[in-house]
Amino acid sequence: MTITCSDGTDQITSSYKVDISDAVPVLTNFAGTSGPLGDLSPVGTSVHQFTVTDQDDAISCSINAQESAKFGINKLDTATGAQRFDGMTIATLDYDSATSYTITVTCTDAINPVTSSRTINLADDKPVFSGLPATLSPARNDGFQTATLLCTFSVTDANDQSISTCLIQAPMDSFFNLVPGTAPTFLRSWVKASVTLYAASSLSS
Ligand SMILES: [Ca+2]
Ligand SMILES: [Ca+2]
Ligand SMILES: [Ca+2]
Repeated sequence: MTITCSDGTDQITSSYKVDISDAVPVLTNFAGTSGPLGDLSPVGTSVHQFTVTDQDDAISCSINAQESAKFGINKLDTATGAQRFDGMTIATLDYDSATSYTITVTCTDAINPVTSSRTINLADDKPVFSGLPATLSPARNDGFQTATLLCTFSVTDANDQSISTCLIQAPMDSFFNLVPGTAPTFLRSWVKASVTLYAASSLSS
């Protein structure tokens, strides 16, 4: 700017410069740890919400290259000032492949980037039974048995390779056994041949 002063006769001028630097956005609540997050959580599950503040610029955020295949950022506000973001999953997860991810977010007002990191811990979700009734119906006759299929059931877990360890606990394993079915996750419960069942007490396998 140029400043002019005068004593009524003589006029003098001088100029000086005021540098204006852009205020850096402030990312306050991203660092830390989230989870454990079940590895069967659906795509789009929110992991962490955070806020970036810039008084006059709209902020955009991105996640570092490798982890951006699994996690994304959705902007909840479009305004300037305190702007909220939601970090979420954008792909399926599997505890057997990775037990945690450390994601680094970069947020910028298009001039000054700021970064912060957060660790997302995963947990393996349990498999689930289906088709296994609480009580076999109709009841089996007691006495000497021939090998007989009792029921077919399945144990499924969307991202585990196979359910390899189903067993009937002792002492009922002397009366009953499990046989894998056609698919790796399908199992059949049988009463064993040549065993004798007694009606005095119901057996549970
Ligand atoms: Ca700014
Ligand atoms: Ca898993
Ligand atoms: Ca699992």
